[in-house]
Amino acid sequence: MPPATRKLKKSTGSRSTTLGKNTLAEILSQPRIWAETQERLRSSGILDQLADVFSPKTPWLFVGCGSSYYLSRLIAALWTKYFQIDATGIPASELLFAPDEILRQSRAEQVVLMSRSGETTEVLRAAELLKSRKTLLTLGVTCNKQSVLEKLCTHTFTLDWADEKSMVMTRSFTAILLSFQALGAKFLNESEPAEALNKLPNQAATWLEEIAPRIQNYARTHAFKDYVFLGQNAHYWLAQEAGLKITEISSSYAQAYHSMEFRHGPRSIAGPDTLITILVSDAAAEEEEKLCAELKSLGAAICVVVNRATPGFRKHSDLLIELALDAPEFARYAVSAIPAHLLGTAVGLRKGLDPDSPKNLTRAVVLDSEHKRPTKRSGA
Ligand code: F1P
Repeated sequence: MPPATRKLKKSTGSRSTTLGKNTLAEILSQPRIWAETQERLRSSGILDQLADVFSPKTPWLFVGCGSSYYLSRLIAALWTKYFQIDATGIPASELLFAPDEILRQSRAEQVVLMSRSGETTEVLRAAELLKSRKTLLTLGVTCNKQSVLEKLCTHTFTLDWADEKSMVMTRSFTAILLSFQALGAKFLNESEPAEALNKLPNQAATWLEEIAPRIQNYARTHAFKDYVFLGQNAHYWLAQEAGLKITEISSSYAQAYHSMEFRHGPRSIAGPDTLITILVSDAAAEEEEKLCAELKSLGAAICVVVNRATPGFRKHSDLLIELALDAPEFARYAVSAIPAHLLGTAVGLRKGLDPDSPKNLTRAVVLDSEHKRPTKRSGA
C-alpha cells in the first residue's frame, strides 16, 4: 500500500481535496519507470545508435535550465569521473550571453540540450544558436514526443513514458539520469556497472516502500524555516537539485553547498530551525561523518542519506535514510535523489499547499516575444 496522500479539508467547505496526488504518484512510480526505461532502451537500440555517434573520448557540454541544468551538471560530473574527459554543464542563458567564450572554454563538439518539455525558450534559443555551428553534434533530450527542440538538434533522445503530469521534475530527472548512466556503462564496456543498473528497479521498489512513510511522517511532524543540502563532487549537484525540489514543491527556503564549504560561513544558519541533509558520498564519508556530529552539536536537525550508516551517522542524525543497496556508487545516484522528492511533497502538504500546482511556476518557462533575446557579453 503506497503512503497515503494527505487529504486536507478546504476551509471553504466540507469537500476534501486530494492534494499532491500526481506528484506523489509520480515519485512512487520511479522504480517502475526505471524498469520501463531499461526495457525501452533495450528494444529501441537507441544506446547503440548514440554510442555510434557520440564519443566518451572528447569533451561534452550539457545545457539546460532548472532541474534539467542540475541534471546536466550531475551527468557532466559523472562523465568527467568515469571517462577522464572535460565535461561540464551550463544554464542555457549563459550559452546565449557568451556562446563563443563557452564553446571555446569547453572545447565541446558534442552538446546535449536537456529539457523535459522541449519547449523552454532559453534551451530552444541555445539550440538555434548551435544549429548554425555546422561542425557541432547536438543531442536534444526531452520527454515530449512533439517538441520544438527535437527539430533543432542533429540527434534526439525522447523518453515520453517518463514525463510527469505535475509541474516539477521527479521521475523524468531520474529516468534521464539512468539512461545516460546506461550509455556511460556502454562506453565503459564493462559488465559490472550495467548489471548494477539493471538490478536497481527491484531493489529501489522495496526500499521506497519502507522509506516513503518514514520521510513523510518526519516532515509532517517537524517544521523548519530553512532547509540545507550538502554533498561533495557529483553529490553536490544532487544537493542543488534537492534544494530546488524543496523550494519548488513547498515554497520553502533551501540552500545547497559542498559539504565542507558549509563550515566557511553558512554554518551560521545552523540551529533548531534548520534541517540539514547530508548526501553522503563514498569519497567524503569520513569527513561528512565528522561534519554531521559538528552540526548536530550546533542544534540543527540532521538528515543523512547514505548507503550504509556508520555508528557516527546513526548517533548524530535525526532522520537516517539508508539506501542499503548492494551496488557501487555509480548505480546509487538516482535513488539518492528520491528523499528530497518525498520531503518536498510532505513539507508542501504540511503547509497546506498543493504540490501538483506550486506557487508561481509553470511546467516550462516559455518567454513571449516581449522578452528580448539576451545581449551577448562583449568579446563573447
Ligand atoms: C525546466 C524547468 C523545470 C522547473 C520549472 C520550469 O524545464 O526549469 O525544471 O521545474 O517548472 O522549467 P525543462 O526545460 O526541463 O522542460
